[in-house]
Amino acid sequence: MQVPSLDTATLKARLRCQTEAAGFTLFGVAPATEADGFGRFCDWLDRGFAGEMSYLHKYREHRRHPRAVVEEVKSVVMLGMEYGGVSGPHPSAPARVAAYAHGPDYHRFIWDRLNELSAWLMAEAPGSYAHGTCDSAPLLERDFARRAGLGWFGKNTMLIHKRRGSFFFLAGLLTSLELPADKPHTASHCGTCTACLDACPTSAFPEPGVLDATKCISYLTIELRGPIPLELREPVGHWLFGCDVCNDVCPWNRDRQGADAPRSPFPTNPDLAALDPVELLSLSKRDFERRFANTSLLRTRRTGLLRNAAIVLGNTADERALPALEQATTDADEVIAEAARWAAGRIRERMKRGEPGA
Ligand code: B12
Ligand code: SF4
Ligand code: SF4
Repeated sequence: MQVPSLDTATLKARLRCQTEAAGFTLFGVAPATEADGFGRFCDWLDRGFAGEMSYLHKYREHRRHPRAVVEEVKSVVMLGMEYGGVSGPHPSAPARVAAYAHGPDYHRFIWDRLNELSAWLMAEAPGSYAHGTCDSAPLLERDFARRAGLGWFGKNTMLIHKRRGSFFFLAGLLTSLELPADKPHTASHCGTCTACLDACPTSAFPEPGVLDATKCISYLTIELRGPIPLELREPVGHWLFGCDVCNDVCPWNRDRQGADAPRSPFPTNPDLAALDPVELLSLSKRDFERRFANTSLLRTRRTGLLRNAAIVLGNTADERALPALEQATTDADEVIAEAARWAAGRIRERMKRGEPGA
């Protein structure tokens, strides 16, 4: 919608200041037309790469156009909020949690800010409508972020910004206002680099820029509800929740420290970066829910996190984990009990052969 006598260029500049004050270091506006990557998204679903993430199939058609989210939408304001990243725990930590999960659940954190921004925008342009989303609506966020000029699709499928790298969350503000659009990001800056493709522990990229989520450690440790396929357990290595390998190795993330370090209000909780998998195995459902309330780790439920803890321990040869694993083999939850049996068996085999763990 066009509010009479509204200077949209000035409004856009003022909105940008508001978003910066709210902690979003990346900002761009895309016109609300059909998503450029919708066809790619459908191919990806048809190749079975979404695994058990049934919501992606269910709302497939909704992702074609942002009007499925907000009927009167004219512009999609795309925002990026940075989080820790390569400064996270050392790769040799006994159990690793992806950097994005070292703080509170980012959805809630960002939604609160989006609600304030939407309210601000609607007050500035009475009669207009705005709605914020961060994973909460069927919007191809990376697609609109590229179109809003925020960065390019890396070979690891991440949206990468030349100065800010890829350790940032994306969020969208869908508005009925026609704000001046930014230039889409058309170039790719990956060049001949293949570091992410080579480093992926589970070889989850069937081709550059396409991810088979069913092999991705992030999917296996967070989204998958049942047992992790046997052949993928060893490659999971020390990852207890999520995975950062294809981001960590990306040269565009390397130089983010120092002067250009992330400027983010997203808080981090060092306890979440240094979880002890042995201790996790003794958590009851209630302990689990209390300990991880308001964090991203709650998503796995007790089943997923304890399953992952057992697998991480199975990938070490630490015999000190055996008593906790043996106890977990009697867990009433068969997914946990089975993972514990697998892990205890592996530790014993390794001990017999005198081999070190992963
Ligand atoms: C499902 C999902 C996952 C799945 C699948 C990931 C994937 N690569 O598809 C799993 C569980 C594996 C996952 C993992 C992670 N995720 Co995730 N995930 C999502 C979610 C909810 C949907 C993504 C989706 O639709 N995937 C399907 C594929 C086909 O779409 P796509 O990757 O977005 O690719 C599009 C474009 O790249 C485009 N495209 C690519 N190349 C080209 C070329 C041309 C010519 C064109 C036209 C288009 C095009 O086409 C695709 C369709 O539009 C989004 C949030 C959202 N609503 O978008 C977050 C999101 C993508 N995830 C995010 C994050 C942070 C992660 C992890 C880093 C978390 C972690 N540390 O464990 C990992 C990274 C793994 C990786 N390399 O992608 C961020 C990414 C931010 C960024 N800078 O890119 C998002 C945006 C969430 C957020 N709001 O911040 N995730
Ligand atoms: S997040 Fe990890 S497992 Fe998933 S594609 Fe990247 S490197 Fe591979
Ligand atoms: S690691 Fe290399 S190929 Fe992969 S996304 Fe980064 S620059 Fe592109």
